Amino acid sequence: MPAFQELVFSGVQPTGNLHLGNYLGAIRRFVALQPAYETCLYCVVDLHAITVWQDPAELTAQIREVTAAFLAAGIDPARSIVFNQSQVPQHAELAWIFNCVARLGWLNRMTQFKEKAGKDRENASIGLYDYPVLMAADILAYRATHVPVGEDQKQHLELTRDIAQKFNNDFAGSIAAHGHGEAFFPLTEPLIGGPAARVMSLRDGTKKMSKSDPSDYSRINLTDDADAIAQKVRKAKTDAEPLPSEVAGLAGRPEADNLVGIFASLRDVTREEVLRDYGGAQFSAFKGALVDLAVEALGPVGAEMKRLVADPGHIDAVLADGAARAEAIAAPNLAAVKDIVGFVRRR
Ligand code: AQP
Repeated sequence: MPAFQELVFSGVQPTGNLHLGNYLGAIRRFVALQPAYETCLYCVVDLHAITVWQDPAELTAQIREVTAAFLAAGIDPARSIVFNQSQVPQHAELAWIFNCVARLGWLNRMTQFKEKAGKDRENASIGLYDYPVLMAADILAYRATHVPVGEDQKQHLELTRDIAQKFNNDFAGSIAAHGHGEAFFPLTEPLIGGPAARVMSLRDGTKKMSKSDPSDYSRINLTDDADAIAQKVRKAKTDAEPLPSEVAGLAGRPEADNLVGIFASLRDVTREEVLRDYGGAQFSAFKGALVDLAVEALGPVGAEMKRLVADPGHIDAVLADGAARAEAIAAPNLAAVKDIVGFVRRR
């Protein structure tokens, strides 16, 4: 595999209720990657959002709210490229080409579709089924080498690699003939990790914290105020035992494990370090400290989001600037893909 220029891409859906899982598993890590990589693209993936029904007016507001969350969390739009997916046509265009590369059997294995479609599979949109192919196109339109995501996206990243590999193999002759060497697409590395790679519901430690959970008590929203955060943490499900003093003692205790993981991530330490301080403590004391940490981390983000969404003109200008810069990278890549596939292009 030839060396590709390092480039980070990731996205968040504008589907409401941005929560602590999105923040710790994704957005906060986007911020941390900015100094390490010259090019980072952070995308509000609105084409993904409409794979399930979205009220049009709410969708517009949500696109601006996710953009505000990116900026409020510390993504610098002058340094990183912040944009919404539907403004850059190459995502959808490449997705079609990838639809003809990906195999039905690969998509049939995607667990997220099974979970989201549930029993009413016949009534799910084709877009929901095809979601992982569009995600591969999002990433590979930029030939991104690194993608920071939560653990729930691991399988989709594997599919992205499979599509890249199959494209590189199927078109190997044409890739070389057009001067792109041995491979056109990188095999993208997922960046998954840390104690909050999978933040779980506060009501059920076996279920992922999720935007669509009907219970607002299952998640801490980025826009929750200090009182709401305190109430949700205090009501979070736990068991009757005190905290263990070693990580092994968290086995079989999903709710305890989740709260310790959240605490560790907010404080930027390991679970071991948290238990060194709180091993043997009752949940009441631990939850008090967790509230303080969560309010300290999220309070300024929520306040800044509120300030930013009050000025939609500024947000729209950030998105327009980001889209132009994103397209400047994606357009030549798509042109090359069209040549490789054998299409005749307007020149
Ligand atoms: N619980 C989580 N823990 C850690 N990371 C998470 N992410 C989502 N939930 C958790 C990560 O956040 C990024 C953006 O996710 P998304 O909004 O694009 O899609 P999602 O994973 O479908 O979000 P939700 O909250 O789970 O929504 P619903 O309820 O619609 O399914 C991704 O990097 C994701 O891994």
